[in-house]
Formats: sequence, C-alpha cells, structure tokens
Amino acid sequence: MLAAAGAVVGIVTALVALGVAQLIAAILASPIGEPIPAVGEMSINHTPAALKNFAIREFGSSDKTVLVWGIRVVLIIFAIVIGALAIRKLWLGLVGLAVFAGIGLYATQSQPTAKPADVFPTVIGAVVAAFALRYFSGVARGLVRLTTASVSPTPTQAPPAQPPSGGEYSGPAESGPAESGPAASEPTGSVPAGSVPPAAAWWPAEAIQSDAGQDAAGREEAGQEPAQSRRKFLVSGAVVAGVSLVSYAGGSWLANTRDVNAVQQALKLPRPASPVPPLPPGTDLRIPGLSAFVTPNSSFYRVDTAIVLPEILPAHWQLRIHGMVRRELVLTFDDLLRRPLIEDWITLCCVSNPVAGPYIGNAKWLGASLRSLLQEAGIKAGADQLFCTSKDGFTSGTPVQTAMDGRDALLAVAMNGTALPVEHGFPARLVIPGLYGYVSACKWIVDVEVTTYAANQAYWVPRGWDQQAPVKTESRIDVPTGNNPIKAGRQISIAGVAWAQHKGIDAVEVRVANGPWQQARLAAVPGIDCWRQWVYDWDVNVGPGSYVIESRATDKTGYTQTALQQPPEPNGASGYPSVAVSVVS
Ligand SMILES: Nc1nc2c(c(=O)[nH]1)N[C@H]1C(S)=C(S)[C@@H](COP(=O)(O)O)O[C@H]1N2
Ligand SMILES: [Mo]
Repeated sequence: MLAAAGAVVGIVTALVALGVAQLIAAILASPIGEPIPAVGEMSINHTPAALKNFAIREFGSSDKTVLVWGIRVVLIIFAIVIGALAIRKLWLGLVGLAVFAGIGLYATQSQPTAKPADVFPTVIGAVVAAFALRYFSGVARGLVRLTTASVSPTPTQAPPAQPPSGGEYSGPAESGPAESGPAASEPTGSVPAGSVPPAAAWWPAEAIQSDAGQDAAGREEAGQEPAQSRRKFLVSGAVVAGVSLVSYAGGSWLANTRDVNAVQQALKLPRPASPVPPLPPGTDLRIPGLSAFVTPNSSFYRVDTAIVLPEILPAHWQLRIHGMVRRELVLTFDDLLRRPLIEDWITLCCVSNPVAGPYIGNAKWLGASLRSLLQEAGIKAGADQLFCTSKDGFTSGTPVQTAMDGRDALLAVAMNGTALPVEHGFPARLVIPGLYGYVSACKWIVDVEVTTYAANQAYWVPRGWDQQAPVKTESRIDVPTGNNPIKAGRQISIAGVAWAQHKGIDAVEVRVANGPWQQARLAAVPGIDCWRQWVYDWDVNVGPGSYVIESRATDKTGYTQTALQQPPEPNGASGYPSVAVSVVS
C-alpha cells in the first residue's frame, strides 16, 4: 500500500520538479541548468572507461539515449522512495527531495561553463516540488489511514464484535483483507494514527469498494468515500503529472532551440595553435561587383538535405571514430576544443554548382586536425573511406588519403571567427580543401566510420554522383554582368574568382569574342586552398555590338580549365564561363 501511494506521490513530485526545472531553464535560456542532461554529463565523466566503451559498443550512437533513460529509471525509483518517506514523515521526504535537488545542483554546477544563475532551474523546480510533495503526501496519508481504517484492521486488532450485516463474514484473515475480495464484507476497526498500514490493502479497487463509508466519519476525509477520495487523489495526481510532462517536453524543445542559438553565439573560441597570418595586402581587389575574398557567413551558400536544422548543444555532442581502427575514439566538444586548433582559408564548393554558379564561398575555418585524430585511432591497412554521418543521418564518403596527406583536413568548429552557424554545421563539421562538399564537408558530424568504398555508399552515391569528387579547376566572371551596356572607347574591369583548392591558381586568362587569350592580373592569396581574385582591364576599342567574354584558369600543376562543357552530375560541371556584353557607342 505504501509503495503504491509512495509511487504516485513520488512520481508526481519528481515530474513537477523536472517539468518546472525544464521550463525555467528554457525561459532563462540556461542549458547548463537543465538537470537531467547535467546529471548525464556528470555520470559520463564519472563512468570508468571500460563501462563507457561497453555502452558505446552495445548501444552505438544511441548510447546517450540509453543513458538518459537509465537516469530517468533511477530517478523514478528514487522518487518512489521519496514519496514513501513523505507519507510516513513529510520531513523525511523533503530531505530526500533536497538530496535529489542537491545532486542536480552539483551536476549543473560542475560543468565547466556553469554560472551561478544556472542553479535557478533546479532550485525553483525543487521548491515547487516540495509544495507538491507536501500536498500529495498529505492527501495520501489521509487516504491511507482512511482506507486502512475501512478495509484493513491490523492483525493485532480484535475482530469486530459483530459481522456487518448483509454479507458473508470472512473474518480478519491472516492473509490480509485485500484478498478477501469485493464480495467479502470488511470488519470495521480503527487504525492508530501514524501506524504503518499493511501492504496492498489500500490499492486494489475491489478491496475497498463494498462498504468503505462506514467509518470514515471522524477522519480528515469525513463524509467522503475512500474510493472517491482515492479517485480524486489519482485524478489530481494525473493532472499535475500531465501538466508537468507537457511542461517538461515543451521546455526541452524550447530550451534546445533557444539554447543552441544562445550557446552558438556565446561560444568562446580557443586561440588557434596554428593561426593564419594576416592577409597579405591585395587579396581583395575591391572591384565593385567582384566577390569579396572573404564570404561573410550570412551570405555563404548553404546546401544540405535537412528540412529541420539539427540543433545540437555542444554539451550533447560527441563524435565517434570507429571501424577499421586499432582504437575507437569518442570525442566530446570539450575534448575537441582542447586539441591544437588550426586556422586556414579554405574555399568550399558544391558539386552541383553550374559553371559560373553561386554555390561556392571562401571562409577562414578553425578546426582540429582530422589527421591527428585518425592517427590516434590508428587506421588499419586497406581502409580507403571515411564514412561520415551527420546528426540527421546524412552521410558523406571522404577519401582516407585526403585526410592523411597533410592538407588542412579540419574538424571545424568556427567559420570566419565565430562558432559555426547552425545552418553550417554547429557545433562541428568537416572541411577538406580540394574536394566537393558532398564528399568532404559533413555538417553536424557525429560519426566517422573508417571503412572502404566497396563496403559503404554515402548518401549521394546511389543517387548518381561519383564516390570520389576532387574539385575541378575553374574560374568565374563576376563583372561585367552583361546586364548593362558598355560604352565603347572606355576601359572596364573584367574580374572574377578562380579556384583549384589545394593545387593553387597560377594564371587566369581572358578572351573577348574568341580573340587571343590575355593574361589577367592575379590578386595576392594567403594559400593554395582558397580562391583567388583576378582582373583584366579591357580597353573597349570595338564597335557597337554584342561580345562574349570568357575566362579560363590554370592551376599550379599546369592543368588548364577545360573548354569541355559538362553538367554538374556526376562529378562537377566544366567549361568556360562566359558573359555576353553589349557595347554601345
Ligand atoms: N549533414 C550534412 N552535411 C552536408 C550536407 C548535407 O546535406 N547534410 N551537404 C554537403 C554538401 S553537398 C555541401 S556542398 C556542403 C555545403 O556546406 P554549407 O552548407 O556550409 O555551404 O555541405 C555538405 N555537408
Ligand atoms: Mo554540394
């Protein structure tokens, strides 16, 4: 009986605590203050490596889900104990609740980025829960007495002088009145206040249905049927539990969305161990209409399969590196930030970009060396693919060789000096110079399986795109656009960008109306992984008419951009970009 009442009281109390805490955490935008994830984090940090590895092996990437459910189960057991204690002595239950809140507070505050204000969700949750505990344990105590009184004399009590009228008298059997069933009429008797009622008598509905009202009078619940009070107790408990659950779920959702944005904005980036030097003068020719050397995050192209953006709190993020490795690695976001971080200017482009298209951008990325991580894991012979999985299930297949050959293959955390924007992969993504994004730039990355191309096909491969896709050497004409007529006799700038990531741009040539190729002037560049601006000053010494301007780039391997026109599928578009301008007199 106590166990059942304790379960109701305790679980309702725990739900109130968590529902309130979660809602407060959401309102205060305090991700650190959410007790369950905090306890989860704490348990991970205090789990022996062997057990951690076991959990990761057994449950894979759902190990966090298993952990959170484990915590919930422990919590429910704890809650039942608190409820049972509170029915006996309220203060005992309150002490239990305080211990429970204490663990939550300790867990939230022991996170490295915790602020004092992060105690509020747990404290407020615990205070509100204390009132719930007082109320529900009081009601339960009354009920226990009441129903005990009506249905279950303790074995030490004398049987009533007379059997109640109208029933088969079964007597106060040693086996307990609960078993006597609804047909039996219960003997009357009173229970000394505060005594521990016998187990189970109170719970089964049948046990108290028959004539419970008889001696309810004189008790707190005077005038109420125990069945009725019990129903009231259960209904009010269910309502409070339901409201708390809604508040918990709503708070979690709201908190997550708000928190991810808040954390993203507040994230303090560590100083790079290997910073890029200041940009050499003249990287940006500052010609009106020419793409800036640095693409601002707000205008950086975005390509992904996500309908709803994955919103991952750094505290909840982890990356698992496994498969054909000697030692599996699991990396938390803190682990990642503690590694030596490398900065590099890398131009990212999409294989779907048509010639002269917009799906390309250049940013300063900050990230850990993918190579050093893979070296720690120890890649086994024969592996040729890093099968990377995003939080939302997207996969990309990166050649092992490009991660290991010494180029800046980055597990990136920042873009142009700020934490990765959520749409660009917060909290971590890959960026590898020289490969199209779909084989190299997994956003919201959570898993790297070291494997082979023969064994695994990444997302776009069965959809018709090549398994491997190095970036083609290309150029683009930004100005003139061809939208406005050009005055004959003037000089205009023909300017654009050219890219051959990890090879470097060596030359760009321009021709007008199939004339001879003319060398464009190249802007300065900080490295070979990013695009390069170029300009050709054209003296418009031609008569009125329409003229086609084309460009082509040559990379440092000596390869010149091909004239062969190809569509993006299956491995990137090619051909000369061209702009038709009309010259007027
Ligand atoms: N998780 C995930 N990562 C992804 C993709 C995706 O659909 N999902 N698209 C890839 C493709 S095709 C490209 S071109 C780049 C684009 O990166 P951006 O959106 O940051 O510019 O991300 C890559 N990473
Ligand atoms: Mo792409």
